[in-house]
Amino acid sequence: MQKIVILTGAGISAESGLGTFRAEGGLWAQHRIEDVATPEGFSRDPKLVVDFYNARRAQEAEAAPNAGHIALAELEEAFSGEVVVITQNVDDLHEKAGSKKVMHMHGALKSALCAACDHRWPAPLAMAPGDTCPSCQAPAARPDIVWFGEMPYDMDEIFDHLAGADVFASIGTSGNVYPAAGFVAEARRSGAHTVEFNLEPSLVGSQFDDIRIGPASQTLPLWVSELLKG
Ligand code: BV8
Repeated sequence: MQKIVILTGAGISAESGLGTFRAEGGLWAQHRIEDVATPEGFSRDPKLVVDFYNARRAQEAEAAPNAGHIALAELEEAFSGEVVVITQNVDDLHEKAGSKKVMHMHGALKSALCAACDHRWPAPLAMAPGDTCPSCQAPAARPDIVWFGEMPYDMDEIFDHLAGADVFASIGTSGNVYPAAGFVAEARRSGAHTVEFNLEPSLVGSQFDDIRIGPASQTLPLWVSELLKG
């Protein structure tokens, strides 16, 4: 076993106090996806969208990684082979836990993007509609987040990692959103052993060889100690 590829979703950050999307009272219960997570919504009402991500950035600043994030960072540190974390999450809790190889396929709250010249820079805690780009001076700043209908980041590199995976683990994701929900099928195609971590089987749960039910802060430290015991 030389390569472990890990996909994470909102469930791994739930125990750090960051609401998931589909849970009772979750993010999508309070906001319509169309309004806050689509390019159309942004052009329709940029203030609503910028305020939505300012609120999440403020939450992120208060949040700390939990034992689930920490277990993955320890695995990366101790494992003789390669560990890659592909996250759908826009929070920085994997990095705060010490993970080095983290790919934010849906963007990051910590980053701002110029819609005119594609320049990226560290996002201020509170962005404002029409903020100017420090590179081209256009008033075209937006949260560096992949919205619905937009192409996720680093897809070619992600498919390369999936093609080379010996183990594919999916943690705290409901399997509703594509292309992420299709990764297990990709990993299976390249012969990887696949394992899901969730409170309940996800929409693609039947595609996994193994499933570990329970809070990630409890199931992940157990799994990592098993792997490292080898
Ligand atoms: C694209 C950033 C072209 C914003 C996000 C195929 C079929 C159907 C539809 C499509 C399709 N292909 C494309 C689509 C359209 C669309 C899509 O999937 N729509 C869905 C709604 C049907 N996809 C897109 O538009 C994507 N772009 O396809 O471009 C393309 C085509 C081909 C190849 C490449 C590109 C872009 C999607 C990205 C949108 N942006 N996030 C933001 O964060 O505000 S998506 C956002 O929602 C998250 O990033 C995440 O991806 C998703 C939320 O899902 P989860 O993270 O899984 O969270 P959820 O709340 O649903 O579930 C939490 C889970 O955790 C639960 O299962 C729960 O039981 C579990 N849990 C809770 N607590 C714990 C726990 N588990 C363990 N421990 C706990 N303590």
